[in-house]
Amino acid sequence: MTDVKLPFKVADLGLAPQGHLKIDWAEARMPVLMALREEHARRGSLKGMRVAGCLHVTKETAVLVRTLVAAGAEVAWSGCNPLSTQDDVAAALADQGVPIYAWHGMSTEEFYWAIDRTLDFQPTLTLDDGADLIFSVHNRHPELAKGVIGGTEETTTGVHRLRAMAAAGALKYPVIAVNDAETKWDFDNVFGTGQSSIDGILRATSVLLAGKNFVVAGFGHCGWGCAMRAHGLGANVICTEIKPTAALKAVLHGFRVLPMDEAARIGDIFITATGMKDVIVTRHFASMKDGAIVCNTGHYDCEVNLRELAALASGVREIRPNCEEYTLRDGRRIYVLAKGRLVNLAAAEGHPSEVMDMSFANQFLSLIRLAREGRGLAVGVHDIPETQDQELAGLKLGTLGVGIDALTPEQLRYRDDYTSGT
Ligand code: 9W4
Repeated sequence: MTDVKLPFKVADLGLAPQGHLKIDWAEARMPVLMALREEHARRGSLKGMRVAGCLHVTKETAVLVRTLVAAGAEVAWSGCNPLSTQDDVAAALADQGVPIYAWHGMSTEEFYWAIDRTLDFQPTLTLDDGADLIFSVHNRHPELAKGVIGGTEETTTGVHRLRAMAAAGALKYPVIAVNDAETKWDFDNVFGTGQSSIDGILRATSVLLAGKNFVVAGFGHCGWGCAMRAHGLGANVICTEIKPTAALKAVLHGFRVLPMDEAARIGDIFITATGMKDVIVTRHFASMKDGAIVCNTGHYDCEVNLRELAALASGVREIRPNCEEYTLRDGRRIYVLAKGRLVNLAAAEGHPSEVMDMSFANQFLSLIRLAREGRGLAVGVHDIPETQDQELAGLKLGTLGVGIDALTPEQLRYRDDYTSGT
């Protein structure tokens, strides 16, 4: 790569009109972020801030970028995963003057080149999904760290690594763990993954879910979301688990719980959401019904062992986009969606904009907090205050037209009274 400074680098600027349409569509579904945009544009809350972001280039991210710009920040952007970059959205951001360096399928070398271009303008705030930007500042450009007031991190994995870095005394500026906000992970995992995984299955197959045996491996938040939504469409949901408390929750939610060895024989559709490898392996494929559909919505693509399936198969063909038909030697057919990768991202569009609204409102408020508190925040990983969760949930309820009650002064006194018994 050359080191000539480019104002942006995207796949094709001609895709900008299509990107603008996508972003406008998302904006209309992200009312909390839009309300915050209006308020902080008026106040100029991010004036003088230079924000470098390394986050999936999607229509929802673009709404966040537009919001940062409206609040007065200068912004430079790169994607945090070469496969998640939507080229039309990247083009639209470049078209509106954002220095963005992102295109679908970029190489690892290009990925770091893009991050470095966003660091050229010496950010005062960093925004991460996976911590690659923060790591780049610390490991490859340590001289920039003193100019950074703070950063935010979007994901579980990133937060985990940053906590380890802070514990080792290696972190040089404060970071806010956006992931750990209740209005982020609870809603992403249950409602975002729940709906988008079903969406991916339907886009890839167009099968009727009603009356089907729908097997969900893992009853964590994502598994719960998938089970609930499949049930809502009339499927007979069967859950598999290894953890007694999680299995018990599934039972009390009214789902059937079976070991995978038994579920494999009767399932029509299988989705894995465990975070563990080898959840579906040879002996399961060997007992599946002809026509069984298998997919994954867990973070890693090793939950369904496709190497073992391929070893049983006499042929494989792509029968529809994101749907491969494996024909086994005994003639049975098994359909694998999105090559065992996250079906909600590869075959659908990830979390709906309404869900990302809350995650990105948390991102936005965290950057404003960093800008406001400046150097006052201690170096380390900080949680989002509970009050921010309540504020955002309250705003979201308002946009949905839902009113709730508040405790009266008398009730507050009753709640806090420790002198008389209950
Ligand atoms: N997207 C992603 C990753 C891999 C991938 C078909 C096989 C995560 C969070 C948000 O990781 C993300 N591999 C693909 S497509 C694809 C997409 N393929 C294509 O062949 C490989 C990702 C956050 N998010 C939402 O969920 C909604 N808006 C958001 O910003 C986005 C993307």
